[in-house]
Amino acid sequence: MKLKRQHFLGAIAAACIALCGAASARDFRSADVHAKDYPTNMAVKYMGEQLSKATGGKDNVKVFGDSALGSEKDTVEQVKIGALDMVRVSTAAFHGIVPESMIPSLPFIFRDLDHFRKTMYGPEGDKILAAFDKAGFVGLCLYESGARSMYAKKPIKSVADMKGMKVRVQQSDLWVSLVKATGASPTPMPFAEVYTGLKTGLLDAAENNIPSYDEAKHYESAPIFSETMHVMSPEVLVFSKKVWDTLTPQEQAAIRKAAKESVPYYVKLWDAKEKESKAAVLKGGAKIIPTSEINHASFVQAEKPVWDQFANTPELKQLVQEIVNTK
Ligand code: GTR
Repeated sequence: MKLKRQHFLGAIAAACIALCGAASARDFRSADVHAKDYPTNMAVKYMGEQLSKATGGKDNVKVFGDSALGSEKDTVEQVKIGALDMVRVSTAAFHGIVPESMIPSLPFIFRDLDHFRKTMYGPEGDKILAAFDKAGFVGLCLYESGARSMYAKKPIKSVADMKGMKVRVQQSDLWVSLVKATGASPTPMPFAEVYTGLKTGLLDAAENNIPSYDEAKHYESAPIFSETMHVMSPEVLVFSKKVWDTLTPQEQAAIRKAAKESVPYYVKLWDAKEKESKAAVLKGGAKIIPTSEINHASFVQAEKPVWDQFANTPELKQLVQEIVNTK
């Protein structure tokens, strides 16, 4: 009889542990504008798996891609108020909120990919991530995103070819100035609207990296991709400070660690994706004007005022110098 009772109590305890465990397990929701199989989404999913392992299944991540939760601007606002736990966006979405996030979008600031990696996965990247804190966000990690280039119905080989064109830009003052400086007319809009903008002729041109050009099928209406490579801004993964402050220090450390672990995983995927997308757009009828045929000096010259306009405090100037001085 006594044994039966013990069994009974044991079963209740086990059920309780299972139930309590289930009740406290949670999925952090993370938004992205890209499709499920895009490297950013795969990396955040991987980050979630690492986090789940580290917390014994207590904390997990669920990714919502395809702009399902809104544009980058909308989702950043949701993260700010704690309605959304995480977001992966281009650093451009934070230009108006975290001034340091503008620095890697300064045109031609990076000499090449190696220079980008040394700084953005190094001390300068850490400084940028730390700056999210005072704006009420937790910057977890940066991911590279290749180089952004112009695409239209015609080749863009020198800054003179930009004159009078209606060019889609991300929703950031820096991006507006960057395109204005070329003599073109900038139209800020969310990523999800660019396809229609190009199709209907509202836009003459847009600019992005090859994987986004491919994924969003922008090459259908803007088939000439000119490798201007004007900006190499990173992607950023951000956690809501409102939610963060409700977590234990152990959970916070596990989230930071899992995010860092997702970076090398991402880099491998990104590398493969760039190659795959280049082949896909060529197959889809796009023509690529190689970087060797672009008059980069004309763009560099035109973009000089943008550096002064946005790197406009001693701290931001110092960050620029650190990046530029990194060999
Ligand atoms: C992509 C980036 C997105 C988004 C998009 C855009 O390269 O991955 O986060 O910023 O560009 O141009 O809106």
